[in-house]
Amino acid sequence: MLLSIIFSSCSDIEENSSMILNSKWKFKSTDDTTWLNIKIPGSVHLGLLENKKIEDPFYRLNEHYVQWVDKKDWEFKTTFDIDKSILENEFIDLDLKGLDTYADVFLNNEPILEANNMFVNWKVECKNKLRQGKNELKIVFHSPINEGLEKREELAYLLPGAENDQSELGGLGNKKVCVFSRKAQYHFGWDWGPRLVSIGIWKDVELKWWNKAKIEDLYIQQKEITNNSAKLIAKLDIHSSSNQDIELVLKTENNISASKYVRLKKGDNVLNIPFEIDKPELWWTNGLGKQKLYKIYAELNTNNQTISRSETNIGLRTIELVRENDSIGKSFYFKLNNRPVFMKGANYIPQDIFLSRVKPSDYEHLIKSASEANFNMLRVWGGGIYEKDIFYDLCDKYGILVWQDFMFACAMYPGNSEFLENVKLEAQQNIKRLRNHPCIALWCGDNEILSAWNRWGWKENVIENQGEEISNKIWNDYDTLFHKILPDLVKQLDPKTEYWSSSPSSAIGELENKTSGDMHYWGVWWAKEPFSNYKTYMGRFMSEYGFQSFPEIGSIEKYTLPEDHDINSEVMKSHQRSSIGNVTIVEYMDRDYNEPKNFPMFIYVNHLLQAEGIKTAMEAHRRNMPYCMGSLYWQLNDCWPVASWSGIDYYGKWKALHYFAKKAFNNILVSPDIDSTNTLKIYGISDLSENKNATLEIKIIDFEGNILWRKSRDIIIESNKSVIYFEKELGDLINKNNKQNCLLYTKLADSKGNILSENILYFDKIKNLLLPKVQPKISYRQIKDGIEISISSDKLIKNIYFRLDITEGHFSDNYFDIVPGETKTIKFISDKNIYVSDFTSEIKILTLSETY
Ligand code: BMA
Repeated sequence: MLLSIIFSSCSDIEENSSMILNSKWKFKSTDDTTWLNIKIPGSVHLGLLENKKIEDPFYRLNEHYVQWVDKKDWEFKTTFDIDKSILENEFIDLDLKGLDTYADVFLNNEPILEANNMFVNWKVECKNKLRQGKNELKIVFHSPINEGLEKREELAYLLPGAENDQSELGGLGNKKVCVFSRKAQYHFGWDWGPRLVSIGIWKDVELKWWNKAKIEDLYIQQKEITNNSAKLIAKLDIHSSSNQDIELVLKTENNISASKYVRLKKGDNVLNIPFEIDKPELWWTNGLGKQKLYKIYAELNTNNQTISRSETNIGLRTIELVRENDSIGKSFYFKLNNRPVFMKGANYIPQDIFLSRVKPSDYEHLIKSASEANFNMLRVWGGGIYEKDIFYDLCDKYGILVWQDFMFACAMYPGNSEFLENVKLEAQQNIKRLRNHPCIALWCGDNEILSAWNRWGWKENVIENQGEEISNKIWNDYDTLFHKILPDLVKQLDPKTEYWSSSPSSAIGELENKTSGDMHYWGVWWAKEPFSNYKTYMGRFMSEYGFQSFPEIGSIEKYTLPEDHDINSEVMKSHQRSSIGNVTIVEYMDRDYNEPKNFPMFIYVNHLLQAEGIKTAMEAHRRNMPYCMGSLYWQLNDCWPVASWSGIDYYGKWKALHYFAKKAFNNILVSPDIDSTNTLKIYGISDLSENKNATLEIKIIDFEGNILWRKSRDIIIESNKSVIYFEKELGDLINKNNKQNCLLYTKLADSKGNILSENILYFDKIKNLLLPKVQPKISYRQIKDGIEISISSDKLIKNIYFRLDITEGHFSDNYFDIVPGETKTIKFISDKNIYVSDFTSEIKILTLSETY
C-alpha cells in the first residue's frame, strides 16, 4: 500500500551530528611509561611496527620474535575537544565499532564499558561523563592469551579441537585458548595463517549526538515481488526520549514512498511501514543480469527539521535454498528470483592478520577479481570475521552472493551462560547489520564442527578420557548454540534467509553425505588421492576442496632473502603451516611433472599443478549439474604471505588457479572428458538464461600442428544445463604411438566466430608429453587501458607464463597453452599508465618445456 503523501519540506538534519575520534591516539604496554603514537583503527603489532619497535612480522622468521606482544596488557588513549553546543544535545553516544577484544573503556577516568567481543559494536551513552573542552578517552586492553588461559582453567573439562591454534609457537605448550574468546579464531594460527594474536581498535571510534528521537535500525523486508510491483515493509527501530508525535518519511532513491505521522512512546519503538516500488528491476548475480540497487532513506521530522536519518541499499530479489526430495536424496541448490543457479566461487578468509590495515582498494581488488573470474558466490568462512560493511557493499555491487558462516570453526565451544549471551549479542547485531544486503544468501552455524565431533574421533576421545557425562555436556552445548540459539535468531531477525547448521552437513545436525547437503572433499590433499577422484567424489554442493601452492615468485621475494629460496629452508617452512604441506606438493608434482630445474621454476610448476587439479574439480562439478549445484574451492585469498590453497596471494597477485577458475566458471563451458571405457564425451555447460546457437569444433592434432582428426557441428547450447553434445569411442585414434605427442582441442564459437569457450585435453600425464622446445612469436600493442599481447607458434607451447612484478594489474589470461597454428590475443589491464617499452623491459616469460 502506498501511503498518502503528506510530505512537508524539512530543513536538513544538522550535518554536524557526529565526530570521528580516530586521531591523536597513543599507546603503551601497561608496564611501560613511554607513550607512542599510533594510527587508529590499528593494533598493537602495527603500532609497534610504525614506531620501529618490532620488525615486520611477515618478513622471514620475525613472527616468532613478537610472541611476547599478546601476553601483555596495553593501554590506548586520546584526547578530544567538546564545545558547549555539543553538550547541549539531549543524548551523546560513544560508538566503538570494533574493539579487539578484552577492553576496559574509561572516559575522563571513569569506567564506561567492559568489552569482551571483537564482533560487537559497542555503544555507550556518555553525555554525563563528558565535559566542555578537553576530554580523555582511554582503553585498557587485556591480553587475550591471559584471559583465555584463565577461562580455560575455570572450565572443569577439556574441549576437543582447536588444532589450528598454534599454541606451541605462542609459547603455551599444548594450551589452546582460541575458543574462549569471541575473537577471530585465525588470529591464534591456522593451517594457512601465522600466530599473531592482535590487540587493538580495529574499527572506527565515533561520538554521536542526537535529540528527541533516533532511528536505530532500518530493515527492509521484501514481502512479494512481481513484474509490476515489489511489496516491501520498512521495519524501523526508533528510540524516543519522550511520548511524541513525529513525521516519518520514507524515500526510495529520491521519491517519497511513504510519509505519515506516528506516535512514539518514550523508549524503544518498532514501526512497520508498508511501501511499494513500481516496475521493480531485479538484482541478479554476476553473469545473469544487472545488480540493480535501490537506496532507501528513512527520516524523522519534527518542527520542520529532520532529527534523524537512516539509509540503506537494497536489491530486489528472492533467494531460496531448495531442499527437496529427489531420486538421489535431497537437493541442495539456490534459487535466485525463482531460477536455479549453479554457485561458482571460493571460500573467503580475512585479507590480513592485522585487519585494520586492509584498505578499501584491497576489498575492491579482491571482490572485483572474484567477479572477473565469473564467481557468483563467496563463503565467508567461520574462522575469520563477520566482514566490514564494504565487503558486502562490493558483493552487492558485483553480484556475488555470500554464504555467511557464524564465527565458529573446527573446535567445540564453551556453553556457559556468559559465553552464550555474548554470542547472542554478536549474532543479533551482525544479522541486523547484514540482512538488507541482497548478497546475503545463507547463514551457516559453523565450519566442520559437526563432522569433527562425529567423524574425526573427538567424541570417542572425550568419552575415553573424560567420560560419557562430559561428552554429553559438550554435545548438548553444541546442540543449544547451533540448533536452537542461532537458527532462532535468524528466523526472528532475517526470516527470508535460510539457516544451515554446519558446513558440511546433510541436514540440521546430520552428517555430510553424497546424496544431500553440502560437502567438503579433502581426499585430494589430505589423503593424497589422485586429482581424478574429483570426478567421482561428487556431492550435491561442493563447499570446500583444494590444493596448495606457494605465493607468486615476486611475492616470495618480498618476505625472503635469496638464501631462503628452497622449500626446505627454515623461512619457507615457516611460511607453510599445513602439517603435510611441502611433502604433499612435491608428491603430487612428481606424479604429473618433471622435476623443475630451480626454485622459481618449482613455484611456477606448483601453480600449474594446483590450477590443473582444481580445474579437474570445477569442471567435473559443473558437468554434474543439476546433481551438483555448487563449487566453492578452498580458498580465494591469503592473510599473509604463505603457501596455501589460495588462488590469489597476499599481495593480490593472481596465481594460475585464478586464471583457470575464470575459464572453468565462464557462463558457457566446453568440457571434454574421457571416461573409464575410453569414450570421449564433450559437454557443453551453460549458466545462461537462454539457449544459444553455437558451433562445436573438435580436433585432435599433434604438437607440430598436423591434424589427425576433426569434427565440427552446429549445436544449440541449452540454457542452465550440462549436456553431452558429442560422444565417441577413442579406439585407435589415440594409441601408444601418439599419446604423448597430440592433444584434443575443443571450441564453442558463436555464429560470428567469437570464442565462447575453448578447452584442451591431453592423453597422457604432463610429464610424459613430448613437448617441443620452441620460442613463441609475441607482439605487443598499446591499447587504452593497458597492453595487448598476441602470441602464436607453429608448434605447441604449454603453459606460457607472463610474469610482471612491479606494475599493478593483471592479464586477461595467463599460464595458457598455444595450440600450433592458432594466435592467442590477451590483454594486460592496469589502472596505471603503462607503455609498451616499459612493459617489455619488465616482463619475463616462461613456458613449461623450459623447466626441466
Ligand atoms: C578446511 C577449512 C579450514 C582449513 C582448510 C585446509 O576444512 O575449513 O579449516 O584451513 O580446510 O586444511
